[in-house]
Amino acid sequence: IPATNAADLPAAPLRLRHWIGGAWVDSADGATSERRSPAHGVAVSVAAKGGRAEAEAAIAAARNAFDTGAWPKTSGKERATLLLKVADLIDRDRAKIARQEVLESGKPIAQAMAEIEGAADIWRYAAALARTQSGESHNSLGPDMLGLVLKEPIGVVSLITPWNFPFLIISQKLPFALAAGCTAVVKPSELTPGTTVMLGELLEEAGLPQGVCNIVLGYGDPVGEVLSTDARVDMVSFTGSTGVGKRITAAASATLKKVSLELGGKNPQVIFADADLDQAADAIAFGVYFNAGECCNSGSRIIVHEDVAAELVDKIVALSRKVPFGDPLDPRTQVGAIISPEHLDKIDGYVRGAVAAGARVALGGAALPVGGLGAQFYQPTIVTDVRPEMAIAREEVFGPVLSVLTFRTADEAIALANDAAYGLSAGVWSRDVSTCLDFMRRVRAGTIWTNTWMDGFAELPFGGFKESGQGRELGRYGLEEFLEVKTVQMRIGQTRG
Ligand code: TXE
Repeated sequence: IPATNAADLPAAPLRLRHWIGGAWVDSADGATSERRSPAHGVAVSVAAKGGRAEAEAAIAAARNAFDTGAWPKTSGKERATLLLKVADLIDRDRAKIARQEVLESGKPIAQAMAEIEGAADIWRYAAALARTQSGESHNSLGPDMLGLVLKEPIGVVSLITPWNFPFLIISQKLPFALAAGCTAVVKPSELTPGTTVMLGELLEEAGLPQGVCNIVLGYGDPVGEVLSTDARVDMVSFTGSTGVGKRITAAASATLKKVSLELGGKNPQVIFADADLDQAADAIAFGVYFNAGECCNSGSRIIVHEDVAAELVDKIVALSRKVPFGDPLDPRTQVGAIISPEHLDKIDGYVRGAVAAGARVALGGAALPVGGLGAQFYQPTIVTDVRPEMAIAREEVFGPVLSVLTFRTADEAIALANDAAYGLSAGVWSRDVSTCLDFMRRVRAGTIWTNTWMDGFAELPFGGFKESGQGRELGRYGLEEFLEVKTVQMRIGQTRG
């Protein structure tokens, strides 16, 4: 796909400020950081670069809004009304938001549009949940005793998000926190701050009271660290790398904050010999190239029965050759640019390392300059003859790279599927329902896909086993994460004596 005409690229970068206590402000020291489009190389945003002072001011505003403000006291109906309004505003501005997401991340515009529309749907789902909060009553504790179990907002929450789905991931956290009655400080990735700021503007337009949501722009050090350590924060919800997830957990432990984590994955898909190979090849190609593989749910590790391995790989190679690849602003593009040159090198390093260890590249395997757009692209890549001990089979590559392993027996396949530090998602392809059920029960992962891959529903919880994280987003669980339980014991009738 050829390059967009330079005249269609932004003439000037978007100026982004922090949102603290209802005011849009620059950093006290005037520091900024510039983001260039990974696909086009032009400046697309210049963001205020926050320090300790901005992070602390935002926490103070959120604490004040929680302790004295009206938000935790609003009814579910009032919260739902606001969240629905935000969803409508997201729909209204979806083309503008999607374009900024493309410019900062390099993802294809069609996928960005789907992401923003999916996010609006999540805001609507969270609005419905805001009206369902209820606890328990216990009426059999004795003649003069009544017990109540109440759910209350946990308090001030820090929401720290990555660059791969900036708008979707904040929408998996913030509307649930607001539906619960919490107040928030949001820190988007320094690489993709633009659409989170746009969301803040929509929250302001929808009438969210000042200080209920605050946005601080900047890096993990110091902003993310302050948001994870400050005693005035009650909970941290983080999506990103497993390494940073561990750091946040350690930082938060000093004040025993609740920590909810959605981290990496090394998601296996097992293809049995009786599977519909055309259907599987189609879904595998989509699952590994979607968002250029920069996706925690990337189906990057296939484990295929040796009798059908060659046939399946041929089918995936044929499909991969046809994947429209290149300028992410073109609506036909399905694989766009890689987030940064450093990340491109990391992806390439995994492929080189696998080849050096004896694997074979069946397709792609190198960075690729796309007509006039520089070299921040990586070819759709298929690596075969991968052995379980290779880094490419164990670590998150986060690029458009598929690793192919083979198996002989079901036990061997399930052992290979479980042979990872991660446990985010896993898939099984077979026409035999018993084979699928056996897989579902024995594989340790937060989501099991059966004859499908990468569907997502606001109604269904999402999160990981093992080093893929803790806690859940979406579904009813997504609201529960932000609620605290209070037990009330009431003596009723005459007091003793
Ligand atoms: O993530 P980081 P990076 C994986 C993927 C990728 C790797 C590195 O494998 O290649 O992580 O990506 C903030 N305290 N995923 O380096 O650093 C940071 O500013 C508090 C999987 O970009 O984890 C950003 O806002 N916060 C993943 C956020 O953490 C800190 C999505 C994520 O950045 C911090 C992205 C600190 N000490 C990458 N240091 C997924 N689960 O989908 C950084 N941050």
